Amino acid sequence: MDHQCPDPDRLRLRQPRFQGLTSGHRACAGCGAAITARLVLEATGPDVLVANATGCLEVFSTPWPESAWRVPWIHSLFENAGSVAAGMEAALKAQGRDTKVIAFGGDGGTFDIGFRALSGMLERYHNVLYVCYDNEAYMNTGVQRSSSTPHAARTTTSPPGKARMGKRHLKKDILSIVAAHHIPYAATASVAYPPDLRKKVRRALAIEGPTFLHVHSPCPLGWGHDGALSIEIARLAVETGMFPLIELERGGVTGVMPIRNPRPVAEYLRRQARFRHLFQDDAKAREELEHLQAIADHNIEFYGLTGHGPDALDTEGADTAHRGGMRWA
Ligand SMILES: Cc1ncc(C[n+]2csc(CCOP(=O)(O)OP(=O)(O)O)c2C)c(N)n1
Ligand code: SF4
Repeated sequence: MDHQCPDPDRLRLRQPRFQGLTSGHRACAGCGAAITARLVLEATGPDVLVANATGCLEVFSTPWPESAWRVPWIHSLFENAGSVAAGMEAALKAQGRDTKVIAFGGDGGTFDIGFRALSGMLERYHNVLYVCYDNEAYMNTGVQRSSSTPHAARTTTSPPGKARMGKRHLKKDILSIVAAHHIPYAATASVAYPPDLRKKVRRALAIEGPTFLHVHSPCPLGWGHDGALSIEIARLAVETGMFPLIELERGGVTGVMPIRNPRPVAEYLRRQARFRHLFQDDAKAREELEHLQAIADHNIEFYGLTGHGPDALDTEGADTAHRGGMRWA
């Protein structure tokens, strides 16, 4: 019999993955934040310490005296996960240990109130992977808008009405701001593409220095969709160009997930109640829909998302296509 030597990479991928965030926590069904934390820890394995900013992830995973975490875990304040993670890393370094520190923060804790702490951590070059699970609002306190909330989305503090169609301002481009700190690696990822997300975590862990992962994480409660649709919706965000999957090394784009046949933005928006007002028969609603389509078109053009490599639609969880930069194992 022809006996071929098995590919060690394939064998490794068939091993049961480390479940660092166990079941039994109290997240809503279909919560993207929970999926993000689980996928990140599947890639890190058990030898990590976690700092977790106040927010849904912290609240649903650690109702006293229980915890769903199977790694050492510290609850920071809403505003200082970056500082706490930096301190943990400095303490480990002083002990001569190279265990990696991971910080988790929501978009409110990252883009807004925790940004100062994050910026300091990046600039001082701490050996920390910071993961922002982006559910695009302050969910834990009742769906208030953040600087990550997309333009025209409904939140409790950006209700659509006569004067405006939901949030007036644009979603902050956090990745560019993070990249401006000259850190070695920053990337976007999505819960809809687990192999890509895990690979990006492994890349970040292999680097000595600050790294940043921005993960699009649907929230059924705040976005107004059935929890069973979370992955489909996250996938549409990528396929429409609303949430491009890219990698940056020292500020330069080195990888993108191509989308050969971009889908219309309306397909992504119409599945979520937070954009329902954009589908009424109204000139202002049509104008805002066009505006959102223009944002997606800009992303596609700016990052050159069409025309390179396999289409994310055809390749379940396609990896980003590299355009130079470091050579990855
Ligand atoms: C200084 C401070 N201000 C406000 C709060 C109340 N608070 C706790 S969690 C939260 C929202 C967190 O939003 P985000 O970081 O996006 O995480 P999510 O809840 O969406 O997971 C707020 C406003 C707080 N804990 N500390
Ligand atoms: S409110 Fe949203 S982010 Fe919070 S647990 Fe529910 S689905 Fe997750």
